[in-house]
Amino acid sequence: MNYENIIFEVENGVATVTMNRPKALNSLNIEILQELSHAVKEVAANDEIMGLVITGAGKAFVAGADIVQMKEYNGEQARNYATFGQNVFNEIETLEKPVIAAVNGYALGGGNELCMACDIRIASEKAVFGQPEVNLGILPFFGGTQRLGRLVGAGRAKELVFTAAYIKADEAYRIGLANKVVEPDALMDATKEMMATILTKSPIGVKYGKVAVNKGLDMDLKNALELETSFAGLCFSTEDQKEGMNAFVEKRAAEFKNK
Ligand code: CO8
Repeated sequence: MNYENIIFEVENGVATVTMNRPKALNSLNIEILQELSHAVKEVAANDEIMGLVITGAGKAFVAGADIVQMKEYNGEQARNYATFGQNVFNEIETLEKPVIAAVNGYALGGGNELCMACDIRIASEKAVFGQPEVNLGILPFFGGTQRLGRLVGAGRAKELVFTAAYIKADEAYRIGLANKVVEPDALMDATKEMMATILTKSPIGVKYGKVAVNKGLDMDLKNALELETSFAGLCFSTEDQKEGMNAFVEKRAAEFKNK
């Protein structure tokens, strides 16, 4: 696919998607969401790509859904758009590879919802987070009403959704929305460094860890623990489990093969 609204690059087994409509602050129209979805599928299908980074060009990560495109929508079009955006973000959340959002600037509305669908958020000191939808007569509906509460708790989620407050990176870090805050110039290096650390680990352990955390959040504890147990059994049937434990005993670094 020829991408026009995103930049898709692969380096050292890590794909980077740069949301690239800087004149509209990378806001999410249908075209950019379609391209993002295509890129995520490309990452899923390519065994050489082990992780994904999502960031934004210019001063925004993503400043929300494209208000110009959606302002004349009727209820049915809005529902279709919400479902479409939610499906794209679900593709990111269920990608069986680690996904890090490098939040370079505004992450508002659908932009905050996009970064919350990623596994980890590293924020530039210039990042600004918020769910300003109530300013527009709507509620967050690319998953924000659900993922925000799961990340920061219902009380803080409601405060952000009800007040439309914009919060800076340090506050996002304080409430658990951002995993880490770094100087703007250090954002991509810090992101790559964290991804590189993850990629030295067992891909199977990372994959099952991601699925177990994500699915477990939607299950009761008993069933979630059973899911965890079943993944433990699966791990012990892999070469990587043997390699990891043998390497520990032999006091050497493990060489994982994702098998
Ligand atoms: N949609 C469309 N265009 C946008 C958006 C947006 N979300 N955000 C910014 N732009 C455009 C501006 O219109 C402007 O265009 P132009 O130069 O043609 O006038 C350009 O980007 C630059 O923006 P500003 O001049 O406003 O830049 P500032 O630095 O002055 O301000 C802000 C930056 C504070 C980020 C400001 O642009 C802003 O408030 N943007 C809107 C933020 C917002 O409300 N986002 C939430 C959108 S709703 C949403 O995401 C809901 C998700 C679920 C949707 C489901 C739909 C059915």
